[in-house]
Amino acid sequence: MIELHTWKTPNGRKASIMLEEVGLPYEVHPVDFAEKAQFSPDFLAISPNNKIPAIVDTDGPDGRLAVFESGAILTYLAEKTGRFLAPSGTHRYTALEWMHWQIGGLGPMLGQLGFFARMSKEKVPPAIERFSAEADRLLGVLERRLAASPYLGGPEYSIADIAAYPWMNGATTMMADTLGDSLKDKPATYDWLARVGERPAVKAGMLVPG
Ligand SMILES: N[C@@H](CCC(=O)N[C@@H](CS)C(=O)NCC(=O)O)C(=O)O
Repeated sequence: MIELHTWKTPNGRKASIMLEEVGLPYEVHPVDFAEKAQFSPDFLAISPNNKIPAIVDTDGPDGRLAVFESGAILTYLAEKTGRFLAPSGTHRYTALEWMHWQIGGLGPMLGQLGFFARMSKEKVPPAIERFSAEADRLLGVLERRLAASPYLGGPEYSIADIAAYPWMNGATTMMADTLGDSLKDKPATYDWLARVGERPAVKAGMLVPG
């Protein structure tokens, strides 16, 4: 059994999509940010950075294993099940490259833009300009990649797509006004979003926690 500690955010949904895709039995443990549950000692014991997602595998390689950071979770579940990450060769490293590109670039930059442009009461023009420019650049990188390859990691759907989908779903819906022209002329991105978004596991994972 896998315990999934998560909340209603793009990073959390990477883990729930993956668990739905691989079909392992899992139990959802909501970490309610409104109650500051991410700072509770029980949660910190499995996720020392006080961020979701985190998992606990009661049947890990050496017994009970807690894993935090979405990239580590996706890699762990891929290797445990032999799904969505090639065991070796070029496509393995291409998928890892694009997964890390999402975790280190697309996610944080969209997150900062969302904060400064949408959530912050005080509007700080240099911050909005900086993160708008970086989001625009990253969306261009994504479009070029998807124009050249059906999936981020190559010909097959992989953990790189699972990492990027919840963020791009949010970018093209909740953040569409903020991103404006940066979302224009992105046919390969929208085609990929539609193909990934119609997968039953993706639909189910995007609703976790209910
Ligand atoms: N690099 C981390 C980022 C995780 C992250 O930022 N999680 C956010 C939700 S999307 C969180 O837990 N925020 C709670 C807080 O900042 O207090 C990952 O990929 O897992």
